[in-house]
Amino acid sequence: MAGERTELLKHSLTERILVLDGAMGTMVHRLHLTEEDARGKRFAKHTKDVKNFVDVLCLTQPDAIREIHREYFAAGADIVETNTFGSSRAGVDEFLMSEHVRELNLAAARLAREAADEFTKLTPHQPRFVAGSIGPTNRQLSIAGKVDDPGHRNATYDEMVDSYYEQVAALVDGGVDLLLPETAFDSLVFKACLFAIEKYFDDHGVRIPVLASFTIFPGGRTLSMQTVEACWNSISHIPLLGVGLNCSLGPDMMRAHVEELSQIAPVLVSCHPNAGLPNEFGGFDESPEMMAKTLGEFAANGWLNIVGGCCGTTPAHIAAIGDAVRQHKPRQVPTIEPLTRLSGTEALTIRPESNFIMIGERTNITGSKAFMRLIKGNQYEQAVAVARSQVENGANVLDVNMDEALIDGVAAMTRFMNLIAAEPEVTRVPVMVDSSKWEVIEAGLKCSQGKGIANSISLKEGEAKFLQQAKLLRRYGAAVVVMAFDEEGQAVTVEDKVRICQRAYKLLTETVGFPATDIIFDPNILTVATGIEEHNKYAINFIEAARLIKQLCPGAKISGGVSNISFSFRGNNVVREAMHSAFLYHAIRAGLDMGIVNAGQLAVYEEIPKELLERVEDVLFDRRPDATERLVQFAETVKGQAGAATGPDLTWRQGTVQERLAHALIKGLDEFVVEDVEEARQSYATCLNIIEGPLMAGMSVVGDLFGEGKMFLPQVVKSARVMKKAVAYLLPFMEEEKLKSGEAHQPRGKLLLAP
Ligand code: THG
Repeated sequence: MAGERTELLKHSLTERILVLDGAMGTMVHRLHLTEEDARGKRFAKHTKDVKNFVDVLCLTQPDAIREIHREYFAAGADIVETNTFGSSRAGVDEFLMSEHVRELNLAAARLAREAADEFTKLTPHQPRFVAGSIGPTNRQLSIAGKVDDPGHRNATYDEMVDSYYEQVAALVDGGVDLLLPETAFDSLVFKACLFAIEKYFDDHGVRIPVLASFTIFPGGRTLSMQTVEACWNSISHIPLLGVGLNCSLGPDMMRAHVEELSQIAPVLVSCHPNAGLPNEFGGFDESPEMMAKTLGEFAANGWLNIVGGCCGTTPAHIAAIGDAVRQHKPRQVPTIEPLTRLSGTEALTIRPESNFIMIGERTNITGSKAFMRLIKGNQYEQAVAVARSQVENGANVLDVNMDEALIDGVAAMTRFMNLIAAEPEVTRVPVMVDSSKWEVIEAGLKCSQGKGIANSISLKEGEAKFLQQAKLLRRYGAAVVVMAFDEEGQAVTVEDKVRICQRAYKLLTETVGFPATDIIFDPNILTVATGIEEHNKYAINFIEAARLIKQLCPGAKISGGVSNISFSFRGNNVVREAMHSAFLYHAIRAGLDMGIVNAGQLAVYEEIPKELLERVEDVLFDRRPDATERLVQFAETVKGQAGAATGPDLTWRQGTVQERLAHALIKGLDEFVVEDVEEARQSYATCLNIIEGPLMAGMSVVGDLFGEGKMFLPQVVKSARVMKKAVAYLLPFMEEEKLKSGEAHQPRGKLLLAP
């Protein structure tokens, strides 16, 4: 039966745009029911008023609810929604109805079913369907429940999963044709709901179509700040019938966002807006004709497969909308290029032409003594500042690791993740949850509304465990780092690295159904120059393995912990930074897509002194037997000197003013730039000569280095900032020059500056 109706629904959707019903609340409002009516005999003695709980009417005024469904079907709706928007445990809580969840959903499903079956008989050419409505409740998992504690939440992920699971079970048992989680405004609650649905399907060996609809606010973001694309990336792991936008701003203001969703989602698209923006009385003013006109345009543009109404809409709206879309063909589902698509509050797409993705390493308790001190000292505010500075320094993803013997990793991960979710500048980027403990990885993912990365799983404990964890990660909607590790241990040779990654690739793509683009292999960046001969080929092995894995596992990405390579030179940042930069330069060419790095501390490959670079590359490529010894010797000479991390090295201040300006631009150092530009002003005839001379010369070097892959985008942005500062200083003088010369200077060209 259920299977037949699923087929019928899917078939109808290939033929036409299906019409959903309109608001339930608006229709109930018209009945002017009293508190007594709402309670009926059943809840006459209930200790809490229920008039504002529309869903209870399925039990106390069933005829009224069935009649509303009938009115919508009579108006031409193909699908009506059950009156269950608030009928989950978390939703009924405020009305003290927890023990009635199942009954509420069963009754609601039955009423809608009866109306649907009646109308299907009347109009066999137009089968009618029932969607189980699942609302967001007043719980939030991405937004603080208390103003004075940004880490506080009024529910947990697990509570929301349990709450939704119970509702889903009753709706499916009640015979709905599809599930409709809707009006989602917090993507983590949304993900918990979809997690519950997948779990229910899996536990019971059933599956019915799911349409997932969320709501956006002015500015085109969810309440939890996600863009439409970021939100889509967060839920795209679920095999959905469709995705949609509802409630919200009224159809006009949704236009650009419906268009965007229709272009990025390779599933059906729905839209059921409010009848305009709420007016001053909380009502909705948009007439059936106005709404139908706009939604008709959406349909004509080929953006829609399912359309209907939300708050303030009535059968008259639905009839008009139905008339407006009937003549238009349903949207053709687009084919979407398979790419790695992650998100924080913004989407991060990794394209073949993307720059190297930097994963900030400093929010790692074992990777930073400073961060460890902050977490152990419960100084979370400063710990969040570490995250912020990683992102400011160009991290595209944030690695978070709380693995420390004396710390409750689950608690620390949860607290930190909840706190960074409240920081707009940090939570923009996806999170890589880094732990060797499975429960800590789960804890991190349960706090992440975006599409993040689990770091990591491996075949260390065999296939069964690997498959089980991978399957769960998929349900959480995370991409995954797979370490080149198997039952025999860590892969060191090229052959082992490639063999293990290929084996994992096959299991993930064929057995678990992981998209290849969500798999990130880490073929182990191991420490070189240790003095142990067997370690001499570690860098080459990684680079060679990366090249082969990219060829043999199409779609998968390669990552690694870059700072591991230089552990032998702990404390010597000059040498370490040179090693990281040189290693990256070659590994990226071989296919390294991303790496865990100290985002503020990458040397510019071209700026590495030649002698140091030669010795570093001798080590990395195992070019001579005494390579390590010679690098150690060199390291002695620069010991205690500053790398970017420890403090400024000011020897460059001894160069000519042209050299100093070039250095400041290439290194992105703004401290002395005004001083140097002023000095140049004393010797150059005009300010424009300075801009077109030494400043442009410096920027052109930056451009070349970027083009050759020897500088990264964040470094270029820093250079642009220095340039901007120099030009800003010169501008008033240029105005003066203009006045003095009495005529407008003929500019030779325009200078365009990025941020
Ligand atoms: N692969 C994957 N995940 C990983 C690693 C990997 N996660 C952890 C680690 N390796 C990557 N992160 C770091 C972070 C910091 C350092 C190295 C790797 C580091 N820290 C300084 C040190 O130890 O000398 C700390 C100095 C300080 O205290 O400030 O080098 O390979 N998938």
